[in-house]
Amino acid sequence: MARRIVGSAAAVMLLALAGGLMAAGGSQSLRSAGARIGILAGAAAAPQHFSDPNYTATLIRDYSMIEPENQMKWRATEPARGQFNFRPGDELVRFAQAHGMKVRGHNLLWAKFNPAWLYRGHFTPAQLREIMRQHITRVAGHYAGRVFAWDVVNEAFDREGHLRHSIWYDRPGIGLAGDGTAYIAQAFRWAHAADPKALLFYNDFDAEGINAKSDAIYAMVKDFKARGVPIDGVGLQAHLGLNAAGVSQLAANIARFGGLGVQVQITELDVRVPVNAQGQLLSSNELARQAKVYGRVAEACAQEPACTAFQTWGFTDRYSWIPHHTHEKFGFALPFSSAYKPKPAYYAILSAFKKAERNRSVTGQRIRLERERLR
Ligand code: 9MR
Repeated sequence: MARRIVGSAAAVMLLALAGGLMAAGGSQSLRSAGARIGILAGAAAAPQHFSDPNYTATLIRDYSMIEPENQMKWRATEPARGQFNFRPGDELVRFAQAHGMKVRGHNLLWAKFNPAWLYRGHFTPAQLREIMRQHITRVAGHYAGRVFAWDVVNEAFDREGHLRHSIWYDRPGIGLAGDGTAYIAQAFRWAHAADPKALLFYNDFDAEGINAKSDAIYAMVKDFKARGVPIDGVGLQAHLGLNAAGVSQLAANIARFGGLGVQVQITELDVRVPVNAQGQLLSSNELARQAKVYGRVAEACAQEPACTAFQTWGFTDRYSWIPHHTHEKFGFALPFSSAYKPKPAYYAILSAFKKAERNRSVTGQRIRLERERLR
């Protein structure tokens, strides 16, 4: 009798433990639910937080892919001309490898957040062309075989779908000013030469819906595919708010890129929520509204075979660019609380992935396409 009681108490404890694990992601993690439908579950991460055991435990449990939030950007990798620093990026790669995660590289070329030496150098187009070639070659070459996909060019179009002015395009540019997307094509060619196996992406924000910007990206991808410029995918950042108008067209937008033979990855999803002067939520209803947006993005990605990754920009409200960037007017943008508790947004993603699991034909198509691409 006594033994039976001990036995059943142990069973109850086991059940409770299993329940606790499930609640915290455990056997139902984003990572495993994503894997079952052929989607990588990703998060932007930063090695300076690796000393926080809650941070690493959450990453390892719930994510199959990480991307350095800042460590592979130009300012980090080439702080002085011709002098490369791969230490922080390497640390992130080592962490990913130790835990069976893929690494998305971000990014090889951007108009913003470059080192001062680049802006102040008064380089000629010929010099800039050589600086750009060397940078892409060195960085993509260093990470060859360890970074499976690169954002080769980041945020080159404005909201009207025109090319933004930039040091690479026309100020002064690498000698291709006025030649439309030629400088972008050049970046992709150099990246491909440095790492022929990496998947090469163009990445931008506010292009989730069908609008002037996503139309311009679509036209560029179509042109690149027709001319054999090596492009494999489009990254849709998805920095969203509670209204997130473009999300209703997200599935259709992903489908049209799929029709061009490229994949789409959700690369930087976060959903900002307004906060009061004390930095608190206006009401708990906001988190339910936020979860709806997360769920809709996850559903759109899961239902389209071209969508191969679902990544958020960070994962815990403890570390997010949103409060600082919005002068503390918004916050709470990510799927885990600052205490690493899964929020309604987390469960919305999980349930969208599980719902998609029932639709095996989409998963089958996605996996088959992915294999063909990697061949
Ligand atoms: O979150 C990033 C922040 O910490 C950096 O200060 C900033 C500049 O490098 O970049 C932020 O990340 C951006 C990403 O690289 C590109 N898309 C927009 C992201 C948010 O600004």
